[in-house]
Amino acid sequence: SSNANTVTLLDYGAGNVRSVRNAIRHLGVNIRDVRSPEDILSADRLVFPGVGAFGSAMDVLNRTGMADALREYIRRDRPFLGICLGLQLLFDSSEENGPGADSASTTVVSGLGVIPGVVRRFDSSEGLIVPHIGWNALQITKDTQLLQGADGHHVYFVHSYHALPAVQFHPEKSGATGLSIFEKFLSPNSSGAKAPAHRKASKLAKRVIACLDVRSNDNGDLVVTKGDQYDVRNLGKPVELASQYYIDGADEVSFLNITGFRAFPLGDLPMLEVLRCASEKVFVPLTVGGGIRDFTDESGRYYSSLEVASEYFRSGADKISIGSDAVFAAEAYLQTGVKTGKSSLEQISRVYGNQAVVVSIDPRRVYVKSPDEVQFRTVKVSSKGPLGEEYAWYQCTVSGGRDSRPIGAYELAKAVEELGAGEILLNCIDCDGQGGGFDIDLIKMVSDAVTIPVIASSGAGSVEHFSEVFEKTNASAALAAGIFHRKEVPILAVKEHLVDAGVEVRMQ
Ligand code: 1PR
Repeated sequence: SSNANTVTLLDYGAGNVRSVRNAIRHLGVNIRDVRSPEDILSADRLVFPGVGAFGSAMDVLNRTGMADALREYIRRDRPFLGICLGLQLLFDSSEENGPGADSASTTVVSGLGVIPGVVRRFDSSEGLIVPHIGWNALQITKDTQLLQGADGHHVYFVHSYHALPAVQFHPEKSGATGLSIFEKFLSPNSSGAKAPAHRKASKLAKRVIACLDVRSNDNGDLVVTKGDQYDVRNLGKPVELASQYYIDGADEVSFLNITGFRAFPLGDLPMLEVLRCASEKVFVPLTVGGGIRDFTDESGRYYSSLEVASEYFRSGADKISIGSDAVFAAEAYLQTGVKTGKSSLEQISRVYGNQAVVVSIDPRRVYVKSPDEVQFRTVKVSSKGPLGEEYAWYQCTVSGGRDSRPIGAYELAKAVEELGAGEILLNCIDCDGQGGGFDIDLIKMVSDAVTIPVIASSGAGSVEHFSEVFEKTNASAALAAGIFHRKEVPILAVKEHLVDAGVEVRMQ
């Protein structure tokens, strides 16, 4: 077992560990997979990645005898890196019940009991946005070799439950800082530590996200395309662009397969290949959306949306994004008041966690003279409509803006939050590709209404539009496509402007 260049990986089979595998390989270290409890005991160094839910992870560990082996390995004081859930499992118990559990229930599930204490859910009634998704600066209070040089650097967190010590964040998704921390665990004698950054009080950083709208061309290749109020034209190669955005400092990269609502996504092998290649080069979170729904193919075989999503996760996605299907699920829920548990949104978030499920909203502005004209939540608009209207509601659409639905963005956001969405990607068809700025009225209305993070999207044309959206709304992130594709505004310029405006962001 004593191959210095090999690390043992505990992949208990319930989630996406492709990001961790890619990061380890990127650092030139080989992976040995745990197949039996003995593999744990004979490990030189062990990484336990943080994916899945507490309850189901403990089930597997207990059933396979790995729980006892892990306790023994840690008792022997062997090198162990528990990432996120891999850390939380060391505690006595957790409030996270795992698949099938009602999030309101307070039953706790027993953990490995190595560290005394309970893993608790963040309380959104205290004004917190939950899940906690994004980049926080490390404040290192105790000297450890592992975190040396990382003080003050931003690393990527994604969790709804928290325990106190150690690597709650994801080094494999924390850019160069994360890779350098990982390297210190994998190869303890390596140098490569960075100079400590200046220490200052840190909040959750606002995220800048680069989005690639992709579609298949006539040869079946995926091309990046960018529209103007959802009319599209072509722009470049997805993997190349995604890795360039990572290098340029994007905090996340999103792929939206904008023709996904037409074709069956598992038939869409190029998209899976794009994800595999991109996730080898992009060490920040990757989101993929388009066409996630239940589907029956020509031969009559039925695929659940969960299978479709699982394939995306296996290929390297950290989050999936649901558009049209979430609108139908929300409409049904609002009509009946019943959560069936069967919608794609509910199924995927139950198995992969809320934090892995984004709902993408594609609304269009509808002006009205008075709020009484419609049953949907309206806003008093900052600039009046063509007939002098002072109010508007935002009507949701499906199929890439083709069909309008009888539900507003506000109502949809509230409903999908209850159904298990972990984040909202809030587009606006009126602003898409216009470069005139984000729809502040819409984004303020929705980000004030929910406790999950809201990503502002559509309309960014200059660096000032980013500071404006963060100053005037509760958005946690801002996404742009056109200005980054056309290289009109570099990502770094956006970040530097935000720093000048007093908005905390991750700088590399
Ligand atoms: O309904 O689950 O199959 O998902 C389809 C997904 O594809 C949705 O997320 C939907 O937003 C997206 N989509 C569908 N058709 C289009 C289109 O353009 N014809 N793109 C489309 C949506 C909006 C953003 C865009 C921002 C920022 N594009 O993704 O990137 O508006 O643009 P900007 O910075 O250039 O203004 P499903």
